[in-house]
Amino acid sequence: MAARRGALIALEGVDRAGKSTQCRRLVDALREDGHRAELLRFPDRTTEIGQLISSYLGREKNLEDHTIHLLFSANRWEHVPMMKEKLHQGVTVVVDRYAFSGVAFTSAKGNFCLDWCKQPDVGLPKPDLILFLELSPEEAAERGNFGNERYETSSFQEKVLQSFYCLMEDKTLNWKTVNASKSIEDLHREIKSIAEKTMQEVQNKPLGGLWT
Ligand code: T5A
Ligand code: NA
Repeated sequence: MAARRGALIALEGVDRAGKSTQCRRLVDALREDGHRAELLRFPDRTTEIGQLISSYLGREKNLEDHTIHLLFSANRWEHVPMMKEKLHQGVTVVVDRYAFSGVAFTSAKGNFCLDWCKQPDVGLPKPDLILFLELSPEEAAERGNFGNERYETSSFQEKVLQSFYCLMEDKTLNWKTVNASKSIEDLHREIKSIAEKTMQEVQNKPLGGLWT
């Protein structure tokens, strides 16, 4: 009998919503319970493409808007063979941001249609669950000043949030919105319980392709 597959779980949300904190907590807790789980973050700044992205975000390098969009997507595709292998081996893969950030941030720049933004990511492994950490840009700003990276302004984050809401209208995807203004601990418990339910449900379902 083929091994049961792992779940692909994406955490999304505006900057400062607590995605990285919750991704780490989730993977640690799943492992403590004896599950096999791994964490991936996008952008993964450690690859050559990721280093280009990182220097763009840090304003050391300027890249044309379409170009940087495609690089963010390429940074996901370069991990796909490994992600598929893990999932099919029964490992649950938790991703800190995914294609939805890619689309939401580029489309927030204006003069980009949602459809163009989605195309490069069509066919990526489809998340079994997308947890959207909902936090108003005002509350996000209270969690420490925005840094100096590109996109870290309240007006841009408001546009990003609107783009996320458009993406959530796609009912072929399993979006679950959680209120990210709760304490780290309460949010963790809620996320863990939703994730465990998804892990149970996907065991005998084939892995899908995103936006296909
Ligand atoms: N991007 C990304 C694109 O444009 N296209 C793409 O395709 C992708 C994938 C970098 C940028 O790239 C853009 C989006 C981003 O602008 P990043 O490296 O993921 O993306 O960004 P980071 O700056 O690392 O992360 P964020 O700012 O998004 O923060 P997180 O991960 O949401 O939040 P976290 O966990 O680091 O927490 C932030 C602070 O809040 C506190 C934490 O301790 C921390 O100080 N905190 C809480 N405080 C109170 N209550 C809670 N519940 C809290 N949870 C966390
Ligand atoms: Na983060």
